[in-house]
Amino acid sequence: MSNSDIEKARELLISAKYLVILAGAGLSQESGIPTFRGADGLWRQFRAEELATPYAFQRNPELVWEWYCWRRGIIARAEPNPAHYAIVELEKRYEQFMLITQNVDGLHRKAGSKKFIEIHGCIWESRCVDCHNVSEDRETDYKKIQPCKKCGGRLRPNVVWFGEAIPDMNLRKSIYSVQNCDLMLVVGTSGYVQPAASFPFHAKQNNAKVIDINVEPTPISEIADVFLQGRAGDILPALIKD
Ligand code: BV8
Ligand code: ZN
Repeated sequence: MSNSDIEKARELLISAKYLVILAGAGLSQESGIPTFRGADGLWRQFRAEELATPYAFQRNPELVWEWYCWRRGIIARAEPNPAHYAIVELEKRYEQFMLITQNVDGLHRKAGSKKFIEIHGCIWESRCVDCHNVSEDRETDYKKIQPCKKCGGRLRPNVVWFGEAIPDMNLRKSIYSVQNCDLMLVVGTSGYVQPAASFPFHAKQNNAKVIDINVEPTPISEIADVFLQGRAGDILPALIKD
């Protein structure tokens, strides 16, 4: 990554009117939260495609809750990193702004982001499988997961599993911002999980510019106007400094 790439990205940020940020697990990696497919891959140990599904929960709810409570334990000790705070600063600079995060860790909320869509849900919420009531749930011991306070039904993590549809309002709001932005900043995603992975391609089709920040090239880097190879916690603060 050259200084001219950083300068080009800074110019795109200065001239943009409607900024959309697409965040992935790489953004939380520097907060100590394992990514899904990296060397410290969360999934290497647990093969999340087998656990983050409605079928796995139906078959073995205790195992799925054990996995989520294990992750809650790691996330509970995590703090937002400079990349999260740089995104909070960027939100203040644009009238038209949306953060679409694939991360379920809640670190954007903790950092102070206000305008965001948690497209895959939030690990700190549980939803009743019977009455669909959503409640905040900070429990990290799977043996203490309670039944629904409203109807006594079984609770599940309020996240979007593989094979489940993205909640309609979140999908609509995401697509609206992807279609109307003039700049998309993609940070720390492998571009593997759909439909989020297609957003940068749609933005490009609508003549938006795309900046991709990642420690390694991905299919998104190929179509980006600027690819900044490096850690989000180093690059994002450099992009926003006056
Ligand atoms: C759906 C919540 C349809 C749970 C997650 C085509 C079209 C539509 C669907 C599909 C399709 N093809 C396949 C599908 C099905 C599926 C899918 O995409 N499968 C994958 C395995 C191919 N998609 C779905 O099922 C989605 N639903 O499409 O519904 C539908 C319609 C109607 C009715 C029924 C169904 C729902 C997908 C949601 C899955 N849930 N999370 C949980 O967390 O437990 S996804 C999970 O992956 C996380 O949310 C994570 O954020 C997300 C994406 O991964 P990344 O964020 O990219 O993380 P990853 O580890 O992969 O990469 C990290 C990157 O960071 C790396 O590139 C690394 O280099 C970089 N990095 C590391 N450190 C740093 C860094 N970069 C910068 N700085 C650093 N320091
Ligand atoms: Zn209930």
